[in-house]
Amino acid sequence: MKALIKLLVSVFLLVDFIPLNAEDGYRLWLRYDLVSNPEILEYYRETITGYMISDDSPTCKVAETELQNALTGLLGRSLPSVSVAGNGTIVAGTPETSSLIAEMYSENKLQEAGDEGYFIENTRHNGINFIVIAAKNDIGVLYGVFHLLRMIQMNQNLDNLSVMSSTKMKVRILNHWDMLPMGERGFTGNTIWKWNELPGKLDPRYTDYARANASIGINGTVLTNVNADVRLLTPEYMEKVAALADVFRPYGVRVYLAAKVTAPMEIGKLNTADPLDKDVIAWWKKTADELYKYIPDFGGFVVKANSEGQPGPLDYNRTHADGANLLADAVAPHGGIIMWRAFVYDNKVPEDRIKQPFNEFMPFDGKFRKNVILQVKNGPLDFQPREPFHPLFGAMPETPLMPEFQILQEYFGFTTHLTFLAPSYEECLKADTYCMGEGSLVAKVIDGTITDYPITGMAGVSNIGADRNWTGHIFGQSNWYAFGRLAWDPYMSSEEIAEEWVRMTFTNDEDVVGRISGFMVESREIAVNYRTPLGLHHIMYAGTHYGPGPWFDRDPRDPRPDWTSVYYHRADEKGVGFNRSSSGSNAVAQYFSPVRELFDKVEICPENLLLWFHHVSWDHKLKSGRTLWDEMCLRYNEGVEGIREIQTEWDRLKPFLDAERYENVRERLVKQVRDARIWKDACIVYFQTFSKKAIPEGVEPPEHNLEWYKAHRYTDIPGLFGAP
Ligand code: BDP
Repeated sequence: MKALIKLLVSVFLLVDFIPLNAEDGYRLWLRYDLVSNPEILEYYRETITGYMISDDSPTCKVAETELQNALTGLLGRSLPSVSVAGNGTIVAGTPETSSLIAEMYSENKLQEAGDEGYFIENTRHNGINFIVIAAKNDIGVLYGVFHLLRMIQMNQNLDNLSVMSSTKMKVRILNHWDMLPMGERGFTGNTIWKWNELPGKLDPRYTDYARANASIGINGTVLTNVNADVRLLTPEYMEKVAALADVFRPYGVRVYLAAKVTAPMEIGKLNTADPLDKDVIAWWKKTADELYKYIPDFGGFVVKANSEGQPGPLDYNRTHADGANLLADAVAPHGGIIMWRAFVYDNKVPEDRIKQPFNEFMPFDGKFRKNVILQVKNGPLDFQPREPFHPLFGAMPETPLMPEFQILQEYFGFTTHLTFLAPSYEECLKADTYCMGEGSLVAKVIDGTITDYPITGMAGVSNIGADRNWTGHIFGQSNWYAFGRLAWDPYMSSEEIAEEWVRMTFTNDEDVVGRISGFMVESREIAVNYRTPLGLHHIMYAGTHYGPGPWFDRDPRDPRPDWTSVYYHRADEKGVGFNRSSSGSNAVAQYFSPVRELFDKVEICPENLLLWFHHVSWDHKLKSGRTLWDEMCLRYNEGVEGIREIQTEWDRLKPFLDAERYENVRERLVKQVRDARIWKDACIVYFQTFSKKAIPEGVEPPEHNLEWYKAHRYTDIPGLFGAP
């Protein structure tokens, strides 16, 4: 009888806690399902008996709700909120609101974790053992709660907790490239913001968006595209933006907007946008004052100026510093900042395009206001599958720089391809600029270790759209996750991040974790190989940026050579690649020594950047002993093989995965394998018209001829229809 009751109870428990939500990906990495290992579950049930969060600030309230919901799910029972701590209580708070924490932590001690950091420790106080989450401010309490929950989600032991987590990165921000109402060019599908419902109706997704961001430490968001829409600066939209800001505020997520330099003309009806004009100055000040009435903690503006047709101060013979400082002065009284983008290039300047940002900004080091930070893409061109790090990092010690990474997969197959991007972020962050000698990593430049910047930060171009699972591809979520984790701690490794994400998103089964995180970490190199091996770049189909288009040349009506593929690969009968060495455009000179020499000399240039910096003969011998042509073909082939292996592995993992998410990925992998093959074959048959060499052994022969690839159009890719 006893056994029967026991069985019934456990069945009841199970039934009770089978997730009500379908596995549609909505819950991201915050799934909070019952801990599946019975021993570990038992351990947590014994270790955690209740919680106490005595602060009732909005942020601590959401921390409490999160803790309560999560523990109910993970432990399969709802835990009491207690007013007196006993053994196994989680005590979370700040010294202002928790007398226990005030007794245990001095201000100095808490300051070690900084304004947003926290401690998580096992503490014995007055004979009682509890888990404490202590922070200087309530946002640290929320972050600490998410940290502890992550540990439980990952089934970690809580016996000897001594966590101190802090960040040097102040602005950890998403940039949505959303137009009203579409996401840019379909990279992420439709926008998540329902402008026509705001401010009256608030989609519950907005709260979950803020929760998810807070869980990885993201503390800011630019709601719309850098190609800015001036409507956002009208009272009608300010009210809508304010409604979103109200939802995000408890989660520590501040709202920022993209500003257009000509807004004073377009909305303000002035006849100039000259940054030194007094009416223009007054207009921005008035607009900023008004914005802050709606949103008292408004973060500031991001600006794309004099780039790709956007207006800017140069149109008025002023400098980027004049333009940025104008806006900086308008928001400074309210504590706002300006993120001025360094992604600029001009078709009228007859310079190698990748040299232009450095040339335009470096001379202005130290000329920007204290509340300006320059936002610099990870590489000097444009989020290519592989680029060298941007030479501005380290070159502007008097001007804060923040890297801009692309989370959305503009050049990585949109929402259709599986590519875990942490390795590409990591490659940039761990690149050694040598600006202060060896060890001057980009991460150390941007977090202020080397440069002592007054503002620090990291921006990520968001891949969040209106899809139920947020990012279209389930694995797109991992890039959002990775960005947040690296923005908090730019020294984390891709392996660590992948493992965390898999454990929280799928399972703690060791074997499965190893297999999924293993292929995630490889997936970026695979994507580089089937698209642009050995330093090739910008050979995608112009306009869509999805499929290959190495043949894309200048349309006689289009004056921009730097939007073509041939401008970048420069293939001819002798060889391929862009000579940026000292005998070519000399872009290498923008780097510090010895990076400059490393990139400059073909013999020592890293092979994965070879064709970025050099025009190399088809017969050039590589380290493998193979010729450039053979190696290029083999790398393309490896890329296709690599993605096929991921596909096979995914199929093998089916028994360990839920049907819905398995299928989301399976169906996309079929397309990815097909597209990888198209990339490989198209590029090989195209470059073969120059090399005139046979395709080496071991390379799968191309399926079609060049004309077929040129004529090919996709009809089944979200964001593209009947487009290349
Ligand atoms: C490029 C995109 C373009 C963006 C631009 C930018 O193709 O549409 O607006 O970057 O970063 O990658 O401003």
